[in-house]
Parts: sequence; structure tokens; C-alpha cells
Amino acid sequence: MTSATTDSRDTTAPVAYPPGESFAATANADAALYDLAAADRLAFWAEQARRLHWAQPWTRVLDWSAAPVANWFVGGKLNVAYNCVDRHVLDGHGDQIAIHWEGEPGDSRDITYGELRDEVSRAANYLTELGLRAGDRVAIYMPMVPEAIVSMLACARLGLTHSVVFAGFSPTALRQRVDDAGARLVITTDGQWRRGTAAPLKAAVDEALGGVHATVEHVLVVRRTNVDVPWTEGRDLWWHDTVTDASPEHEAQPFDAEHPLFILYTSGTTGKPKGILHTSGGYLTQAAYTHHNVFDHKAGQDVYWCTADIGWVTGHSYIVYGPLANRATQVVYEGTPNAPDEHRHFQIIEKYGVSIYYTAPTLVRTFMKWGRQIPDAHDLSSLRLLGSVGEPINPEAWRWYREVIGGNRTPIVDTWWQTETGAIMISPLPGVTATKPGAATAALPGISAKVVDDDGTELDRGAAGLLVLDQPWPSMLRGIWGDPQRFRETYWDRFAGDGWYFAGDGAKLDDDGDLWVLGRVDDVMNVSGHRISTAEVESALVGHSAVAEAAVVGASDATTGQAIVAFVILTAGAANTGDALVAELKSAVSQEISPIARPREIHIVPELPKTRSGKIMRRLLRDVAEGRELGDTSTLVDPRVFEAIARG
Ligand code: 6R9
Repeated sequence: MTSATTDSRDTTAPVAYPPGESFAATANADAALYDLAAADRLAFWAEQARRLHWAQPWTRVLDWSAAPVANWFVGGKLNVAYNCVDRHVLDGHGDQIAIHWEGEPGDSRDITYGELRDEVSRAANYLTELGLRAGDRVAIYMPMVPEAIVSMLACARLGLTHSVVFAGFSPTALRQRVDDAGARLVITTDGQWRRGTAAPLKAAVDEALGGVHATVEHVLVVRRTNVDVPWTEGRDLWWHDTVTDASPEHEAQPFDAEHPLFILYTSGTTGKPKGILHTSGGYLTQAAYTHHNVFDHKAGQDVYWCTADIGWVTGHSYIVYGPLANRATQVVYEGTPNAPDEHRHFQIIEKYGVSIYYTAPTLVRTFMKWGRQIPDAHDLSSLRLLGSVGEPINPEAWRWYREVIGGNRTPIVDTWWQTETGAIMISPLPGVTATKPGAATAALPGISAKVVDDDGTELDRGAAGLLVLDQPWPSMLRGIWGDPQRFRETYWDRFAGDGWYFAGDGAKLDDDGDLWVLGRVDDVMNVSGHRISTAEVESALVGHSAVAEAAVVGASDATTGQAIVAFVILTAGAANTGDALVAELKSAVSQEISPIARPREIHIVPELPKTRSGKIMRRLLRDVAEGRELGDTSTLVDPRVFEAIARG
């Protein structure tokens, strides 16, 4: 093997790993899928949609006449929750375990498909009793407890549109999302476990809603940590007093293929998060198709584990909808990888015999930092496939992942996709594709991607450009909630003449024609696989009375991929207390957005480098943030330093 490299953009030294013969012999995918999709793309997707149970068949696969809003499986009707739960029970798999749930403090619960159906039905009955009707929005602000998944499925069953808000988000961020979606109900827990301590969560909901709220009628609370909770009589309801007592009999009604399934907020280039809207039939089709082929998932045999949180799209598509539609048996883990110690993930893999493990590069790099003696202390031989998502995986981490976790035998699928795409778009097919450290390799059968320059001209191999999707796909976003204009501007105006979707990522094809995703080309940072906009952090900083102006950049970081580095100018009269002020500003950002948005560094500077038109020169700041130790910030304000950097 060639020497490992830490540069994810080094496309010169990769070694390809052809599929193993025995893996290929039983693989779900085969090379013919590419030919089938190329011969008739829509017929191919129609075939994939037949994985699902449709109460009424569609009359047309795709109507693209209202582009960029797609209409897939026109006239078809289905119930998403029925597809994820009931039909497996009716097919005789009610006793199969759907979820091996592992709580952070060490408690655990196995939930069969039969039990899941009963719980989802109880929740659906109670939400109906509360007066919720198809089309209403429900905010779900919960840690990784089974009731979070039950809540999502109960919404899907009733045609309620859920908006899951990551439980690490602040009350301000929750409020923004609840308001934007006009939610009638918030489902939460009393508290959440984080490395052995119970942190309050219901209290954050109260803070977010503040007294009487325009649209929220009720807050439904699951007891998890037993912390004391503030309580508003009449508005607040305990899950165990209501849902638990509801009837487990509920008949699911079918909804239109284009019925809104969920809204999920993601960061854009401005301070205001975008509510990405997904619908039912096309979304579930592509989630199920990709989960089957990309993870080579075999129902009744595999034990699957996706380590994401349901607060992100990966949790939606690859914990809830894709795996459950495919009758997976999966691990759902509540806590962090180092609770109570760094062995936790490997103990879980061993305990349940996990065979498919899907995680983010940032965690692989963290494992590397902890050292191989930790995974080496465990029997990981049940693993047969590894996945990566969220950010480019650097070849060194890829190789370590394959060798140390995968015992040099497992294929690695590096899956590129976005909240907006709904499901995986670019990935190797295990058993078919020769994988290559750092490369997402190729668009999946049925998906079309190109690497183009600013004018939309397709680039030759070796040249870096912009990633575009030039054909609609079933799980594509159907819009930004309440903002059709922003939807067009953000994704479609850049290549309006061609009708292409602009992903916001840079990419290149290498000499073999394999695709490498190079990271964001806009003002969106990627910290540990989480998208955070520079504008959002800047606005949190200037929200502090001491800050007059702020500029934020993502600087490369060995563990988190990128880290947030901020440069701030203080208001006249603000006392520069140095480290104390920096610490205060960091926690202000954590509180305003989330701890994941906490800057790694904040530099207090007398001025910011600007162009003549007044635009902050972020590129220069990024060079500074990445290129030198900034212990002494006084050098920063010296214009000669900037001149020197600009020349270099
Ligand atoms: C699924 C998810 C999307 C952004 C995307 C890109 C980055 C995700 C990647 C990847 C390189 C991969 N990204 N997967 N970059 N290789 N395999 O992460 O959705 O949170 O919306 O982030 O993440 O920059 O544009 P989301």
C-alpha cells in the first residue's frame, strides 16, 4: 500500500480496492443496475417504487412540468408508516427485532416490529384525539429515545408533517423553527443524558415558547431522566398518561405520493435556516432503494447501525425511513461515543453483532486519535460493510477505517448526499465498484451528476469545478418551507438555462473518471459533518453587546474537518478583558445556536480586512486561520501581514 496521506484533496496517490469475490457473489447490487437505469431512467425508478406498498398505483412516474418542483409517482397513494411498520407485521415478521435500543446509562430495550406497530398506533390515536389533522406540523425536539422514532412514524401515519429539531439546539434555534413551520404540537423529553448527566430539555422548550405561543397548543413530554420540569397546566401533557393508555388499534389511511412528510432545517449562506421540504412516495422509494443497494442490506440477517442523530437528515433517511421500509434490525444508541469511555461503540458492535456500520469521518478521526488499541480490544468480526457520510473522508482516515475497524475485509461506501437530496446520490455500490480512499466514485444508477465550470461546461478529468445534478430524482426537496423564491435562487438560478440543481459543493473527476467531492464552495462550514453558516455565527456574535462586527471562517481541523474561527471588532467603550471576553463570546454562540457552533478560536482585532467595496476578505482570513499560529493577534491588524499573505 502507498503511504497514507492526510490531504483529502490529493487525488494522485489512491489505491483502488476491487470488490471481494465472495462479497460480490451475494451482493444486492449488480452492474446491470447502471445499464437498466441508463436505458430508461423513469422505468428504473418505477421498478424501485415497487419495493413499497401502494394503496393506489401512480399513473405517471414523473411530472416535471412545474420544475423545479417535481411531482413523482403522480396519482399514487401510500402510507409511509404502514410501509415502515405494519406491512412487515402482516408479512409474518412481527417478532423480528426492529430496534435494539441502547440507552446512554446502560439500560437497553429490544423493540419488535409488532411492538413498534402498537406504539406507533397508540401515538397516532392520541395525536388524533388532540385534534391534529393531516397537513398540520409537529415539532419533535428529542434525544435518541425510541419515542422519538415512534413520534416521527405516528406523524407520517397521520399525514402530519414533522419537523425534527436536533436536541442540541438552543431555545432560540428551536423557537425560530417552531415559528417558521407554525407547529401545533411540540414533542420533547423531560431531559437528556449527556455523558452521565441529565441535562434539562423540557425547560428549553418552555424558554423557547415563552408563555402563550401563537400556534403551539400542546407540549407532549416523554419521561426519560426524571429531572424536574416546569409545567403549564392544560398545555403540557405526559406521554405516559396519554399515549401509553391509547388503543394500539389504528388503521392507516393512504396519502398522496406528494403529501408533505417532513420539514428539516439546514443552514444556508444567510443567517436564516432553510426549512427543506420532503414528500412521501419519491422520498421513501429512494431511501429504501439506496439503503438496500448501498448498504447491501439483507432483512432478517444483518444488524445495521447508523450512528447519526434523528435531528439530521442522515437519521431521517438511514435510521427511520430507509431501514424500516426494508425491515432492518438496527441498533439505535442514545449517547456519545465516549460514554462511559472510548470503548462504547465497539462494545455495542460486539454486543449486537453489528454487520453494517455507517458513521461520519469526524468520528473515524476521533477513533484514530484515541488509538487502535481500543477497537483492537474487541471482536469486530461481525462487520461486513462500513459507510461514511457528512464530509469528505481523507484517504488516511479511509484506510484506517478499513484496516482497523473493517479488518481489511469490508468495503467502504463513501456516500455523498445532502438534506436537500433526501437520500444518497453518489456512492460506490458494494460488490460492484472498486472503492478508492477519499473518492465517492460515481452517481448511483438512476442519478445523474456532472462536474462543470462556472459557465456550465463539463470539465475534463483532473479539473476541479462545481457539482451539479442535471436530472430530477425521486427524493429531491420539493421546496423551502414558505419561501419558493429562495428555493429557486439557492439551487436553480445558478444554472437556470440548463435546469440543473447546484449542490454548493466542489468536485472533480480523477484520471480514472472517479468522482471526488471537495467540500463546500459557499459560505457554509462543515464542522464534524454538521452544516453551519458563517452568517449564522456572525449574527450570534454581533448579538453580543461588546461586538461591533464579526467575520467567521471555517479553517481545516484535524479532527472535526473544519473548525470555526472568528475575528471580531469590539464596540466603542466595550472593555477588552481578553480571554474572559473570548470565553464569554464562545458561550454566547453556543447558547444562541448550539454547542456545535461554538468557535474554536475568537480573535479580537481592531479591524477586518476588506475589499474596496466593503466585502470582508474571508479567503484571506481563512489563509490566516489555517496558515499560522494566531497566539499573538496584534500581527493580524498589521496591514503588511495581509499584504504578505495576499502575495503568498
Ligand atoms: C447527508 C448530509 C450536506 C453537505 C454536502 C457536502 C457534505 C456530505 C459527503 C460530503 C463529501 C461525502 N457531504 N456527505 N462531502 N463526501 N460523502 O451530510 O447532509 O447535513 O445536509 O450536509 O455535507 O458538503 O453538501 P447535510
